[in-house]
Amino acid sequence: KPGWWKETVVYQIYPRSFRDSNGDGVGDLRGIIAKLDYLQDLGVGTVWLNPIYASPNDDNGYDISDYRRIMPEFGTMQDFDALLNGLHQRNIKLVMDLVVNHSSDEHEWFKQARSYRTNPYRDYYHWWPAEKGKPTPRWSFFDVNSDAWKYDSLTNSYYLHYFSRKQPDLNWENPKLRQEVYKMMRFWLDKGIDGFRLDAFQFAAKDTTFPVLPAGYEKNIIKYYGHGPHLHDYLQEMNREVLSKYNVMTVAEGAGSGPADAMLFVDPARKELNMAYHFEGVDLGLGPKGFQLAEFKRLYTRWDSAFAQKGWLSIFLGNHDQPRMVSKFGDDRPAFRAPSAKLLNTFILTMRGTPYCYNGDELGMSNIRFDKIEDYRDVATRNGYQQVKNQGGNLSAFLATAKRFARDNGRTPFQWDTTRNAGFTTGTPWLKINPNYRDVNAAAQDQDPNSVLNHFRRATAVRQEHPVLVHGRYQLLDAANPHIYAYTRTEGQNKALVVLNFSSEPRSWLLPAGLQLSGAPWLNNYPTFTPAATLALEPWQALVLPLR
Ligand code: TEU
Ligand code: CA
Repeated sequence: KPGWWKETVVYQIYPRSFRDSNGDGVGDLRGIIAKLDYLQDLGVGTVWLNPIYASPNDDNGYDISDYRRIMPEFGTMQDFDALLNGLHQRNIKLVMDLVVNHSSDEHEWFKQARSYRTNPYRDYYHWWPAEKGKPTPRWSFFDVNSDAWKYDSLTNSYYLHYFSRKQPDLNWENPKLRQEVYKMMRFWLDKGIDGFRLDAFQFAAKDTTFPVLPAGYEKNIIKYYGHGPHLHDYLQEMNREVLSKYNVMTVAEGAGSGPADAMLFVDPARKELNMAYHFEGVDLGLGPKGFQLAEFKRLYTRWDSAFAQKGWLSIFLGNHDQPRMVSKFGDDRPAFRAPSAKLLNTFILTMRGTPYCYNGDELGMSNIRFDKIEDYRDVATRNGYQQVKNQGGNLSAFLATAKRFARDNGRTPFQWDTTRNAGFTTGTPWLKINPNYRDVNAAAQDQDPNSVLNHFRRATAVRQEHPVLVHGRYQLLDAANPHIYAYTRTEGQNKALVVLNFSSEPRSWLLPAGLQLSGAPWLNNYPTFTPAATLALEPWQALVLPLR
């Protein structure tokens, strides 16, 4: 069915941390296969897998050394085929990560490219010959020195890497590179996968004259580092040559600097991608003021109205690059962890746009909050720490920030049950397991009708039953209220009201004039509900109510 990607619920699996089948401490494809029934019971329609390709794992698979092979730690191509088959048998689609802003420095292309200047693969990457002097400065997200140019003595040149030095950027201006990528995409699509998530693609198109950047450029890094003049030509070419031949979904990670930029990726008339995700929502929690609900509401409302007529968004509050959503947007203290996690899942599953649910968030998994740098595995955190150390900076301030925001907070192994290592592995887990697994785990929540997990299952079912929650017009109510996020969804005669108490205190909320409740709640994260002109809301109560 064309447009199926609007109605699906995407569940993101971080394979390294999902389930280890062979005791080496690393999650793998057989581990996912063992949990297919769990996925089916979640009621999700699509699984998005973080990269599972061959990789030296400098950045956990985002540094790919062979795009057509499975990372041996994760399994074999046979395992992959079995996984794809098992998902399809359960009517679940599979979306893969497409990481083509950069490859690994151990990819054959890069090995060739760096070997001598006239090598046919040289132009697959960006080089700056040292006889031209130092390259114009470019900053790297992950490098210890923050320098995106790495000197390579073999050819007396620098190569560009926006991410780690083991992730050299590919040169999209080279049509040969583009054709190689398209061929590789066809390889996976012909196996029957159902789409791609385009990693960091906005950075793929660069101004390759590498001009000196104006002062203050850091405030708009996407514009100056990515979003090059040919970005949309590449996407239209990719669509024409590959995507248009398959009934698949595509989503861009990052979409420029605001709704107008994002629309360029997903306006159906332009024939590029289906949807994009912006980071404004998840970045909000990072500001000095922390999380402000009124701003959060304004932001989501602004994005919704920009896409009211055409285009499509994705809705998410967590992923493998973020701390846990319940720790950032909810309240992960024991008394409020479950209700606030349920509320956040209710939000994701009742907004207009395709919901992306990150594995573990259906249980309300929370930040681990490491004390020591040795506990971290993420290249971003480790190199960031090393840099502060080299500069004689404030290491305890760095660690305090990492505790709240480091990516490893969202990457700790999945908590299956109360057995050793939370049932994730019989060996030593690659990253420490959150000790709260004794209370927070799938097995216990499966048995408890009031668990976060069972609320999540009800929420996916409700979205499935009520298309108004997928397609209906969104309208914000009571915009200025600093504690309550309330909105309606309307499609023809069908109308629903969503009321979310984003606070750890009871609140009352006056139903706006003209709204008439009609029957029992579709969703409620507390056992009781009394219809009244003024609703009495428990801490973090989340209600989805049918309206007349
Ligand atoms: O993330 C891209 C990424 O890091 C952006 O979020 C970037 O930091 C942001 O746009 C800056 O404003 C993807 C993956 O999700 C991540 O795990 C990888 O580490 C990264 O690409 C490199 O492949
Ligand atoms: Ca394993």
